[in-house]
This record gives sequence, C-alpha cells and structure tokens, in this order.
Amino acid sequence: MTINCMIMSETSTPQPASNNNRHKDDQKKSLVFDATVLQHESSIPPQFVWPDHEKPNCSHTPELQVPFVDLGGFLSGDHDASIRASELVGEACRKHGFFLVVNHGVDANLISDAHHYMDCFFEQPLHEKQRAQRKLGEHCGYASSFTGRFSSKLPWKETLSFEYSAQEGSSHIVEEYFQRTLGQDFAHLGKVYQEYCSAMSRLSLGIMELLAMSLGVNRSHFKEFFEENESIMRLNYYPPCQKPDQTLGTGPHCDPTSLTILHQDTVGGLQVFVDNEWRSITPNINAFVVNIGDTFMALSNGRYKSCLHRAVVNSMSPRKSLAFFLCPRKDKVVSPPPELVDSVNPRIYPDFRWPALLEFTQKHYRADMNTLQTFSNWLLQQQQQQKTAVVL
Ligand SMILES: O=C(O)CCC(=O)C(=O)O
Repeated sequence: MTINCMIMSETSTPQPASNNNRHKDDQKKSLVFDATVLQHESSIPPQFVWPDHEKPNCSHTPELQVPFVDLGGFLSGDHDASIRASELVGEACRKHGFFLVVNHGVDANLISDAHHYMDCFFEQPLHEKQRAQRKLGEHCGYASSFTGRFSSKLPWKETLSFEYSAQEGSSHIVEEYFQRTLGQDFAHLGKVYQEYCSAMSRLSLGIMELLAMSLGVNRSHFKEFFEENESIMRLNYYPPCQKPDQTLGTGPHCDPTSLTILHQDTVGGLQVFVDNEWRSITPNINAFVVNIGDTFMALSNGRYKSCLHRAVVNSMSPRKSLAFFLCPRKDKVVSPPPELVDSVNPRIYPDFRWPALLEFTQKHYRADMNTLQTFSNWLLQQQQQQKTAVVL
C-alpha cells in the first residue's frame, strides 16, 4: 500500500513541511491526471517518468514462485490440513512475505461484482469521480495519481480508498461512505464493497490464526488482536499507458499496514523484489495474493518480512486490483507477544499505535522499504526528546 505523504521526501529522510517551493506548487496545481485523455498520448508528462534505475524492465521479469495455500481443510477444521497450511505460510513469510490463498471461501460472484463496479466508478468522467476527491491529509477518497501531493515519480493510476470497521455499530460504514460522497445512485456499490470488506475481514482473521500457529504463539492471539480491525480498502485502476517502460502504476513500497489481501484481474502487473530482482506474480482469479505489512513485521518482532513490491502498467488494457489493508483498532498497542521476545531475539521495534505510523507515512515520509525502521528511529527520538524536556 502506498499511503503517500502530502509533504514528502524524495530521499528517505523525514522532511519538514516547509520544503516545498512555489515552483513545485505551481507544477502540482497545473497537472491533472485525466485517464481518458492521457491513456492515448504518445508521450507522457515528465512527472510520470521514473528515474532510469527504477524504470520497469518490460521485456523480461521472471515469475516469483509463491506457495498456493489451500484454505479448504483449515476452514473446515481439519487439524492436519491446518498445520500444513500454517507451515507453508510460515515458510513464505520468512522468505519474502508473499503467498496465495485458494479455496478461501469468498463467493466468486462477490469478487466479480467488486471488479465490475470498479468499472462503473472509474469509467465516469473525471469531474464525477472528483465528487469523492481525497482531501489533503486524508487517506480516503478518490485520487487521480497523486498529482496534488507529489511533483515527481507519480504513479500511473487512479484509486478510490475508504475505511472499513469490524466494530459493533459500524456494520454500514462503507455503504454510508458511498451514499455520503457519491449519492443514492451509488448505494448498490456501497453494498457490494461493504460485503466484500466483511469477507476480507473474516478471511484475514483466519490467516491471522495460521500466522500465529506458524510463529508458535497462541493460535487466537493475532485473531483477537484484529477482531475489531479498522481497516482500509483501496480500489486500484491502472489505465493503459503508451510509454509503459517509463513509468510505474504503483511505485516500489512496503505496505505500512498489517496484512494485505489483494485480488488482481487477469491483466497482470504486480511485481515483488526478491533476491535482488523484480519478479512477477501471475494473476489467478481463484486466488488472493496475501502479503505481510510493516505493522505485522513489528508484531512478529521482525520474524516475518514486509517485502518491497510495485505494479507495472501496459499499453493495451486497463488493469484493476482490489486491496484490503488490515489495520488494528486505532487504540491497540502494536507490541509482539512475549513468546517472540527473548535474549536471542530482543525487541527490534518500539511499541506504537497504528494511527501514528499512518500519520508518519502521510505527513512526513513516502512509504518505501525503510518505512518501519525510519519510523522506529523517529519515534525513539521523539520519546528521548520528551524525556529530556521533562528533566529540564
Ligand atoms: O495493484 C497491485 O497489484 C498492487 C497494489 C499495491 O501495492 C497497493 O495498492 O499498495
């Protein structure tokens, strides 16, 4: 998940809000990502051209062999099948943090509706989509690329993000969002995405059990931790681009969230950086791609990896992906269970609450492969400064 920052750093160091200059502001204001026009242009605006060392290699990207974890046995309570599934999950998470789940129990019609309704939203004229425009400093709403927030290395995509909550009393939060921002005509989309998010929340709690088993901690530990999750759903829409070798749909980043459950259509474009090279994950409509995010990396005391990934675009077909980002309830303290901390494995990251990391990635830092470490250092520095202030 790229929860990109408003005032971001092109290097990997948090920058103060004042580092924007007027020239950049003017550039940002004048650039509009209107996919219906830009997808046909033979040259692309320079803000979308990525530096040579980050450009995709369109000719050859080897496939990443990710395990298929069959959840059928686990979901029906088969003990041996659950152990096998948890072993596969553990192996993948120690290597790179990516795996596929099949026989996941999510209704295929629901998934197909969720893709179909993305077309209904994104195929509208720009001004209609802008009714849900994401405001500066917020992480929900419609974003056409990130033209209002960055001046370079812009992603070739449009997104619609919204909040989901598994808490009691929030069972219509997604439906309400669609009605509030887009009106009654979009009520049916709200219903579908509400149902889709609930299915993702249930699935992620199951995966949390497998993760706990694989780490040798109490099976229900992480499931309980995320039971009242306050998560984020993002619809990614990548229009065709006539210069796909110059740009990226989603830039390289690790997800700052806990666990991502992604469903990609049949077009392909997701790539993961493993063993020093980019590898593609072949689409499979029967599978969800699951990956560990920074917050779970902290919960596992660094045992499991949050891995760098990106999405490339192509000149022929639009591509869609549905990303559910599992996040803890806002007041939960992210801290590894005692079983994962000992003298051989001391604490790597300090305790934090998810909203602090979210704010860090929005206001100070453009999510990349060092987000968690930089955030930890920043947090420790803040705590040190507070202690010093108290002593003085
Ligand atoms: O679309 C994809 O395949 C990846 C999307 C992604 O990484 C994100 O939304 O953070």
